[in-house]
Amino acid sequence: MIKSKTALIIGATGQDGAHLAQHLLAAGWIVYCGFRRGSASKTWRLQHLNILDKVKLVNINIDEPFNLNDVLKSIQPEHIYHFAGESFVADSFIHPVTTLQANTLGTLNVLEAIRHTVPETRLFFASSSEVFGPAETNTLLSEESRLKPANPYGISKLTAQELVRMYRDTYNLHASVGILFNHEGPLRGRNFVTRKISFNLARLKIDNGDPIELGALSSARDWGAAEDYTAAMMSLLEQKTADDYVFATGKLTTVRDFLRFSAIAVGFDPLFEGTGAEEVCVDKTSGKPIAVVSERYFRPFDTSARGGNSKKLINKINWQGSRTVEQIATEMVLTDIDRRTKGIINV
Ligand code: GDR
Repeated sequence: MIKSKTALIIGATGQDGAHLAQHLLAAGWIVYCGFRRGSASKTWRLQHLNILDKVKLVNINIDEPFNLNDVLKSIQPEHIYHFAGESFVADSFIHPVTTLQANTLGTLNVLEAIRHTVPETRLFFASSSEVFGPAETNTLLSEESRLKPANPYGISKLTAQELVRMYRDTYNLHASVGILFNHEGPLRGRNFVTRKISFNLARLKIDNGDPIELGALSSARDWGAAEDYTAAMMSLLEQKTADDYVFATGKLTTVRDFLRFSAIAVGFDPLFEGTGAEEVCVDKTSGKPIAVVSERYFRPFDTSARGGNSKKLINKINWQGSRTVEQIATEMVLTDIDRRTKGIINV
């Protein structure tokens, strides 16, 4: 009998951790889901995927080198996926120290723990498109593009991914970096704009109430599917050598269009009127307001729109996305309709 391999996901209560756990279980892996004390109540994503009883939960604190060493020594994972840290870009201006501590020093602790306890282990580190500098909207960003992050979050991720590269080069660790553009799905947290839209459209459709308050509707992002990106991460760790890869679709969509796709999917007939802070989206059929712009959600230093070029990833693992952004929007809002119909409104 072939022995099952063991994977450890650090930061497994988030969107990517849950999808990845599902992919790994389906492929026969023993999956340890590492979570920080205090986030045990956030297992709703694992529950949603019906895998909470199939994974092994383990308490991990990446701020604690000794704790990390102990966990790695006892689990001896073949693969480690590191997702732990701060993920909300806008908040990083308010909490720059926490952001760097969690994302940069936390990653350094993970690298040191691997080097000292399980140096044969393969690592995947989730970095971000926020590591790039400002770019022309029509240029797709690749692994070779200029790295000049414009917020504490991007700086924390860039420093962390450089540490991963250095440990790969210097200590010969099999450590890969995913430079991840936005990736979405029904397990997204509600502070991100796509899920804010899907959650509130379901609320409006079923319970009525006030329109959704959004920030800049003309902001655009390269939105892919979290389920696809996590599958690609798994394939990358099967490769002989480790490297850095951009994960992106190469297509930009505005927040306005994401809202439009989502609203149409639940039977609204969205019409956008006005401009800037005065813009509103109404349902043409009922006259009901769906969304309004609130300056409260404008970001003083918002990242400009830019798409990614995933050619290197595509060539390496023959990867392709399974869904268009319209399909992602539809899946998200229909899942939220289903949740609300069942009385689930707290996830
Ligand atoms: P982002 O994602 O900052 O790109 O980071 P987010 O969904 O928060 O914002 C995307 C764009 O939407 C605009 N926007 C709003 N955003 C939020 N959150 N709420 C609003 O009401 C709203 N209205 C408009 C924003 O201004 C922005 O332009 C995500 C995270 O997953 C990071 O962890 C990851 O590294 C990057 O993507 C790549």
